Amino acid sequence: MSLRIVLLCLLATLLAACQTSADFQVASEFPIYGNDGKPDLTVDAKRLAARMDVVDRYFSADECALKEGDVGTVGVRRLLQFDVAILNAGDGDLVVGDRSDPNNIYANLFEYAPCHQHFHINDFSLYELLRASDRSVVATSRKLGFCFRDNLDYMGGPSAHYLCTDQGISSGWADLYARETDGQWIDITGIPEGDYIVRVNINVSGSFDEGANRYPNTVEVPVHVPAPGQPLTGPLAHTP
Ligand SMILES: [Ca+2]
Repeated sequence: MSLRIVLLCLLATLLAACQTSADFQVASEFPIYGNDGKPDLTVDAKRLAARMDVVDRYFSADECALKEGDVGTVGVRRLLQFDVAILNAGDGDLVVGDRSDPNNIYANLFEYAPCHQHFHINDFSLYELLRASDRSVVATSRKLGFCFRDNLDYMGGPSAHYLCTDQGISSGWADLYARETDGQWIDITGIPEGDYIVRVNINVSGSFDEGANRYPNTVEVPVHVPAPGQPLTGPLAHTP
């Protein structure tokens, strides 16, 4: 193989990698704008769609997911699970801080999660499954608590290195909740086969000021739910 062909192959590989990354993120659709130094949060709908699958998972009585109400009963549940990446595309950081700080204005929103042994911000997000034909809600998650941190660089800017102990999301960064995380699902056990919509809502309690809030706090993606009891195959199938 000539050097030229090797270089062309290398270039093609790099372009393919770049395209995959671009297809996976919405960063170019939500440029950072002047928002009086405030955050503007939104959900990456491309990642939500690309990282959605269905699993059958057994839950025992001592699991955090059961104790925290992410599933209702012991036993096998069918879960529609997905990634939620919360992008901050305002020109200011989301600053939530440390619960132990006596001046923290969000102190009353923190709740200790004993299973996870750290503090969450209460009632930040809600996931819903809507029937596509009439948009009626057929299943919901509980309201989920989040621990805000910088773990995905969307815009190539600096990070203030927020963590669970000093929470926030830097401008241009995202906080990722991968589908493997407890609660990153809607329990679809017994839901009839058909076309549905997954709706993800963030900042549902309006606890955080997003200024002009140009970018949506609710995103929707379509999904086809397989028949209950049907073995899982195809693009949504996944073995946990
Ligand atoms: Ca927003």
